[in-house]
Order: sequence, then C-alpha cells, then structure tokens
Amino acid sequence: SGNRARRIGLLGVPVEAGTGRRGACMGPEALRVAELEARLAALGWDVTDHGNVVQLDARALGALTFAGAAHSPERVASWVRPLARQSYDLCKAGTLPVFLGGDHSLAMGSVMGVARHWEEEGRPLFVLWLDAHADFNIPSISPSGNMHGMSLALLAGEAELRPVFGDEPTTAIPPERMCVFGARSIDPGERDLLRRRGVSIVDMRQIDEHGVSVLLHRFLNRVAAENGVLHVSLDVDFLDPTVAPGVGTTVPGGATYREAHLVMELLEDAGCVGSLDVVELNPFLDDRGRSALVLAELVASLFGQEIMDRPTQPFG
Ligand code: HAR
Ligand code: MN
Ligand code: MN
Ligand code: MN
Repeated sequence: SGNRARRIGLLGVPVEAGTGRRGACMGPEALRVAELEARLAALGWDVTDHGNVVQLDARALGALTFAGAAHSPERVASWVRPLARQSYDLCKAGTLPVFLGGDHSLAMGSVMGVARHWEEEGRPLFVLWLDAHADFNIPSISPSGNMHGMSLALLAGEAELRPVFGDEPTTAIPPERMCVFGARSIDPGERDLLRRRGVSIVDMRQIDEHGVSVLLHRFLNRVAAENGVLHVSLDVDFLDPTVAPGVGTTVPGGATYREAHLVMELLEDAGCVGSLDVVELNPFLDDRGRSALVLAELVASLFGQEIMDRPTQPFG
C-alpha cells in the first residue's frame, strides 16, 4: 500500500471532559489490555506505544469563553492543545498515528495535528467520521454543551470554537472533504449547519438500503481522484450497542459486526488511510471487555488482518 508509513505510533488520550459521564478515561488502557499493539505487530507493522499525551495544567489556561454552552472547555483544551502538537510531530516523523480515547473531543487535537502536517505536504486531507452522531454542534446551538459533540465542527473551522486553541497554530479542513458515516442521531440545528457547510452524510437508512460498500466507495473515489490522504475517526457508537455496549451514548440501529469490518477492509484495500482515532470506549460500562476486543479486531482489519486468516483464540 504505496504512500503509507510502515510504522504505527499508538498514543493514548484519556480525556473525558468532553462527555457527560465518567469512564472514557479508562479507554486507552482497555485497548492496550485488548492487545492492540501485539495484533498490529503480528501483521508486520513496526508499532511503538508512546504512552499517553501529557495534559497541560488546565488552570494555567485561564477561563475560555464561548457564545453559548460549552462544558469544561479549559479541561478539553488542556488535552487537545498538547495533543495537536504531538500528532503533528508523529506525522512529521513518518509515523502513522493511532489515537486511543478518551472521548471524541480528542479529535480536535489529533486531527488538527494531522491536518497541519498534510497541509504542509500539499496533500488534501479527507475525514471519515464513523459515528452515530455528526459531532457538528457549536456552542450557540448545542443542546447539551458537551464538547465531544462539537469536534468535527471545530475541525471545519467554525469560528465559535476558536478559543479552544487560543494562540496555537491551527488550520481548517474544508467541510466538503468530510463524510459522516453511520449517522442516526443528529440535532436539528446541527443538521442545518451540516447542510449549509456541505458535509456528506451517509445515514443508517442509506446503509440498510445500499450497503456499506457502494456508499463508502463513493467517498473513497473522491479521495483517490484528488490523491488525498484519509483520517478515520471511529466512534464506538458507530457500532450497534448489541455489538459494542461499552459507550456512554448508545443509539439503537448501528453497524453490525460485519458491516464495521467490511468498512475497515475496504479502507485497507483503498490504501489511503494516514491516521486513526478510536474514541468513546467506556470500559466502566462495558461487558467483560467485549467492546475493547471488538475495537481491537476492527483496528487490525483496517491494518491488514483478513477475515479468513484469524487463528483460533490467539488473544484468549
Ligand atoms: N449531539 C449530541 C450533543 O451534541 C450528542 C453528541 C454525542 N456525541 C458523541 N460522540 N457521543 O459522537 O450533545
Ligand atoms: Mn512497544
Ligand atoms: Mn462522536
Ligand atoms: Mn457518537
């Protein structure tokens, strides 16, 4: 797969300030316990676990103010500001970064660093948002004020969210290069904003009718036509809650086990993925590690594991 690094860097981001409930801080450790590193190494990747990003002192940031509801923005900023820098540095070093969450607010930092890198390389960055939600709220329209519901809007350059990065270097990703895939819970104001900005949305109704392959290829063809690089942001609630119950915001009617694997397998075939988030895993709500194991398997599929080549119970 031509333009990809052979090196994967894992980076934990135990942020949970972007959600309404506790437990996502345990996500990075659960993914490590699910043997993510060993699974990728078994596929031939050179994997380094960089541990967890170091949080800034949130009090030293001062109060961040917004034109509406935004909960704990200083705590979110204290994670995503250093994360954007480390993400950028990992890309610069030729490493394919895999970010282990932590709630989805972490994408503000992970994708920001990735976007700054590819902008300098002159390659267009596309974003595939695998999620029940679009995470395209801004403070003036958010029904909850939870910042994990605003990360894609920040990445699209929404002005209301600028205080999150303050004076740090940022860039905006054109919303036409974003695709929300698996959607089934979008707020009314959020839907208007998505339409006005021109974000592509593939909802579960379309997936039921046409299947993931046809719909994903539409987007991947656009990435290929522009010689783009793809960031994949995988929210656990993309999956149906019967497959992955370990998440704070379950929504019925999500992707099945095989639909999710097929998405990963098609992404591997396309060969354009340059970075990945695995977010919203809440081990406190999980059923004996089931969701963490499903996620570890999905990440392996994205990086070359074939469904017909899975040895019997290698990781217990
Ligand atoms: N749209 C709702 C809000 O903004 C719920 C967002 C929930 N987000 C996540 N990540 N769980 O997708 O509050
Ligand atoms: Mn190691
Ligand atoms: Mn999300
Ligand atoms: Mn979600």
